[in-house]
Amino acid sequence: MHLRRTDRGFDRPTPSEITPRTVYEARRAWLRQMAAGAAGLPLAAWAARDAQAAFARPGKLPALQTVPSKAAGAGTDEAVTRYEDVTGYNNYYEFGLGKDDPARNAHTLRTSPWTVEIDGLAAKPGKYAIEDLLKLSPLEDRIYRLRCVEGWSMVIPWAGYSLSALLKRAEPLSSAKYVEFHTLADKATMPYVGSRVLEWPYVEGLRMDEAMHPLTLLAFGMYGEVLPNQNGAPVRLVVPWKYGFKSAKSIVRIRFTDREPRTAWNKAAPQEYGFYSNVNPDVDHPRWSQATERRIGEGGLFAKRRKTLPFNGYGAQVAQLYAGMDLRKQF
Ligand SMILES: Nc1nc2c(c(=O)[nH]1)N[C@H]1C(S)=C(S)[C@@H](COP(=O)(O)O)O[C@H]1N2
Ligand SMILES: [Mo]
Repeated sequence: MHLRRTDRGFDRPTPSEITPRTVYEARRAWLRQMAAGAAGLPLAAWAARDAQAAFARPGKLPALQTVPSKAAGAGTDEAVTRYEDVTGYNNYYEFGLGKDDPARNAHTLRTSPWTVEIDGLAAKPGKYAIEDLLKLSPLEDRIYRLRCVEGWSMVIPWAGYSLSALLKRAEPLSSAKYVEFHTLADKATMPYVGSRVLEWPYVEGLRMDEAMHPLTLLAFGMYGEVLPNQNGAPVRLVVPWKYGFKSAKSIVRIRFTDREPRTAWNKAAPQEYGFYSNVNPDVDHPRWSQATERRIGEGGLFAKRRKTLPFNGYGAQVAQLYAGMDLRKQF
């Protein structure tokens, strides 16, 4: 995310495109070593391991048992982004503003014990221990693109299930029109919580029909492993047709509401980050074009930028959710 220089004392973070190449390459080299055993193995090899240990041994990345997804749009022929890129180039502002800060700092995140509360306008609100949440529905393999508003994208094999499986259990009332997501804000373990760069906790939201859409994923893993902390362990959202910032990491609370949620980025810069935040090549960010993107891992600075697709390529599945809306005004 890019910030303006403000009178609040925060400088604009280094844009991804001009991260010093030497720093980035050095970082990649050691991540490659770290990930060597894990990322190279086929998913099946990981699936054979003990899934029970998933949350019992923090720090390790044992397998998650997954089934193929039947959801339309859950697969892709595009090349999967390298594991070390996906885990070494992140936005997770609670752990710093630089792309390599989360990988360096997020080891302090305590993902066990972890509880997700689901409340608000629902007949059956509740609290789920992460171990129970994990077992609520079979975990599916889904390969989604993730496109950041900053103009880069990745292709990531996630493990999770449709958020709708959880939402339905809570039996939302007919008055519930939106779903709000609250993420962990723990000053003791997250160095940037308390900074004035955003309002904490990081809050995101979806309209009810967006939240119930089968492609909206509650993700627990990626590359057949438990989510690394920097990617939002132990549970995060992935909304593949929206800019990455809608995909809240390390969720602790899900709330049904009748009002459009005020999201962290919308509060920070309402003229730049609207509630809907659908990937839209025709609606420029006020300070840069959204027509193209750089696929992370594709040949560095000289790689040809790709054309950004409407709804990040998921239009066939989701465009009808926005029929009749003016997406230039409701961006
Ligand atoms: N809690 C929290 N969730 C967050 C963010 C954040 O700063 N804090 N950044 C968002 C942004 S801007 C992006 S692009 C994605 C990045 O996800 P990734 O690091 O797994 O690629 O996470 C999103 N979820
Ligand atoms: Mo982002």
